[in-house]
Amino acid sequence: MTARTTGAPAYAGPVDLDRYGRYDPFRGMTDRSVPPAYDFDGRIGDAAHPAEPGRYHLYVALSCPVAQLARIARLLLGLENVIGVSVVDDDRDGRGWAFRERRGPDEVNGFTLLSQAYEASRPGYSGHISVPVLWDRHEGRILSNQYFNILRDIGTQFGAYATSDVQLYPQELAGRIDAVNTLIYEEISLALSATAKRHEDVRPQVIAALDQFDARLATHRYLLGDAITEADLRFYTTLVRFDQGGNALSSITGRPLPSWERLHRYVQDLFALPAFRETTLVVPEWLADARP
Ligand SMILES: N[C@@H](CCC(=O)N[C@@H](CS)C(=O)NCC(=O)O)C(=O)O
Repeated sequence: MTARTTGAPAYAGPVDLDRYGRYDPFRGMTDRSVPPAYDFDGRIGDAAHPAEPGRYHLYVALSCPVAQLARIARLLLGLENVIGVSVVDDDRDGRGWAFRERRGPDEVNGFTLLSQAYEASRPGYSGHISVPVLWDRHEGRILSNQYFNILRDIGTQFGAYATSDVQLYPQELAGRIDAVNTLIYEEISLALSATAKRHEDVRPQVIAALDQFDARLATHRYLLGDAITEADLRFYTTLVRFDQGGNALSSITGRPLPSWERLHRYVQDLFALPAFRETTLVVPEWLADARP
């Protein structure tokens, strides 16, 4: 069990690129051609890790789309008093994610660098210092740094404590949610990522996927029907950044996202909910007028 900190909050010093260099996203990897390992793969809900209020804590960055998934799920289910959150600073140097005044301290462990959470969990750790991290306060170590499992477990294991009846991954829709998640990831997210091929090569695939999703929303409000599921969280976090990152200046699609009328309305609809709105760091212009 890690001791709670007392006294003044502890912070890392300012970002210092001269002293620490840039963060290396290939940290600890000998072969840079293989996908990086995020190998803390514990699950809430197994015998040793029951869902309990106050036991699990999230470390997140506000800019990180996959950390936003966990933050949306936590708020949608009303688990603010059940799962805690600490927010790392927006900027990094070679030391990786750090706690600074801008986003506040780590009130659970008093870490100043997120690398301390990794080191405490696996002494000598030299791999990625990534968010989101799901910390187990009971065992004093990281349970998971795999965003898809963190999202799934928040969505499925805390029913007894949730203050809303949102069901992010109902059994009867599991197969269809998995299929839509794969479609979002493979046809859109991967194409928009920095490792994507040339824009011309991915353009038809991204446009076809967006057309397909736009058509799907003609008959129901959310991707799988009339209730929000995990797939909507994954689609929202992709679309809300769509014109900021990979598709800046419509470089991939040739047209901005709001030109897909139903997709535009869909993102506005979700943004009207506090769980989506309050976790969105950079609000695109075409969404700003959807604020309540
Ligand atoms: N595959 C990771 C993805 C997490 C990720 O890429 N997080 C980014 C921020 S959005 C990060 O912290 N990257 C640092 C690194 O990977 O070294 C997961 O399963 O959660």
